[in-house]
Amino acid sequence: MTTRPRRSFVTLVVLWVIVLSSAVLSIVQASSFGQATSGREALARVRAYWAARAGVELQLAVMEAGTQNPDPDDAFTLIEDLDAASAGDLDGATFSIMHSLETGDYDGPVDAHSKININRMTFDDLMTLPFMTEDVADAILDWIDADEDPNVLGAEAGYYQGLPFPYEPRNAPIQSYQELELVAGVDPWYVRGEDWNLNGILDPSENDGDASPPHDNADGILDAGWSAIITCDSIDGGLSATGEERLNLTEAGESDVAARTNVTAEQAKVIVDYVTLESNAVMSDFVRRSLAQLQATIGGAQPGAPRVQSLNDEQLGALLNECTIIRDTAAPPAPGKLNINTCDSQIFEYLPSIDSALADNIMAERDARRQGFVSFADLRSIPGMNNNRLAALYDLVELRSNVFVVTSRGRDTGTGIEVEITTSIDRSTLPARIMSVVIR
Ligand SMILES: [Ca+2]
Ligand SMILES: [Ca+2]
Ligand SMILES: [Ca+2]
Ligand SMILES: [Ca+2]
Repeated sequence: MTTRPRRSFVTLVVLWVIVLSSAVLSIVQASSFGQATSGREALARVRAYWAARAGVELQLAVMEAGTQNPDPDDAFTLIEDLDAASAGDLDGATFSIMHSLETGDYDGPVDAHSKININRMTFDDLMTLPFMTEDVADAILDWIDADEDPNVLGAEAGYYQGLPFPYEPRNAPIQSYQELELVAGVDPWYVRGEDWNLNGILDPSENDGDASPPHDNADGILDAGWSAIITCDSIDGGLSATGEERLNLTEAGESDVAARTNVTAEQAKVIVDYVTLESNAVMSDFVRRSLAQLQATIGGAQPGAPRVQSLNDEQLGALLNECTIIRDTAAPPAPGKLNINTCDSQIFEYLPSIDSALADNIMAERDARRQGFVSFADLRSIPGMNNNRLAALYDLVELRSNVFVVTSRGRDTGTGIEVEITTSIDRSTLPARIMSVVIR
C-alpha cells in the first residue's frame, strides 16, 4: 500500500472534524447568547470546553482512519498523524493536545502501550518500581488475582473489610491509577509523583516547589512516579496490521489460514490441527518451535507423508500479525503489551526478564530502522536473538498500539479561560471507543 492516498484521507478527516466542531460551536454560541446574562465567563468556559472536545474528536477520527486504512510498512505513521492533529483553531477558541515526559513537552497523545500494563507484571517486575516493597507487591497481585487467598505479605477482602471505610478488592485487572491507590500500602505519591492531577502534563502547580500543592522539586521536569512507567489502559489484540479482524485459529478453516498468511496447504493443516488438538496452544509456540516439531507433539505426520516445511520469516510474520488464538470469545480482552516501537529505552529496567544487553540490542536495531519493527520477523535481526528469546519477547511486547490517552486543552481566545479533557481511546475494535473521561 502506498502512503499517498492514506495521507489525503487523514487530511480529509481532520478537515471534516474541524468544520463539524466549528458548526457545533457556532450553534452553542448562538443559543448561549440568549441566556448568557450570567456572564462572559460562563460562555468562555463553554467555548473552551467545545474546543477541547473538538481535539478529542479529531484524535478519535485520526485513530479510526489509521485503523481502517493502516500503513503496514511503517510503525510510526499513526503516531505521526496523531501528532500532526494536535492543535486547531475554531471560532473564538483553540485546542492543543500535548504531554510531558522527563525529556520535555511533546505534541500529541500518550501511547498507553509505551508503558507496562501493571496487570501483566510479575512479582519480580513489580519489585523494580521505585519505593516498592514486598508487602505492596503481594497486595497488588492479590488485588488482581481471582482468588481470595492472600499472598505471604498480601491482602484480600478480609483486610479491606476491616478498614474504617470497608471495600473489596476487584479480583480482576486494575482499571485506573485511582483504583491502584486503593490497594493496601500504595501511597498516591508513589503512583502520581509530581503529576498530581494525572493529566500527563507538568502543570504550573506541579513545578513551583511548595508554593502550591502538590509538593514538587520545581526543576522543570515532570517526575510522574509510577504513572510514567505503568498503565492500566492498554488492551491486547485488536485488528491486524492490515486493518482486518484477526483470524481466530480455534475456528478458522485451513484455506482461510493459507489465504491470510501465504502458507502452503500442508503448513495450514499442521497449524489448524495443532491449535485444535493442543488445548494449551499459544501463538508463541509457532515462534518457539518449527511446524515439524509441533506436528510431532500431536502424533506426527501421516506415514509416508513428506516432512512439513518450516515457516519462513514472511509467513511467520503474517501468521503473528493476522491470526490469534482465543478459546473464550466472551472473555474481556487481555491487558495490553508494551509497544517495542514507541517505548522509551529506560522502560526495560522494569522488565527484568529482558536483560540490559538484550534491551540495548533491541534499541540499537530499532534506531537503525526508520520505519520501526513492522513484523515480528524483523526482530530476528536483533543480535543474540534465537527462537526461544523471540517467543519470550512475543509474550511481552507488541508492534502496534490500540489505546492512546489524550489530554486536550481548549482555550477561549478572548478571556484565556481553559478547559481540559483527559480521555483514553481504544481502537482495538471499530468504531473506536472512549473508555474514560476526566474534565477539568
Ligand atoms: Ca490472592
Ligand atoms: Ca499534571
Ligand atoms: Ca507545587
Ligand atoms: Ca520535577
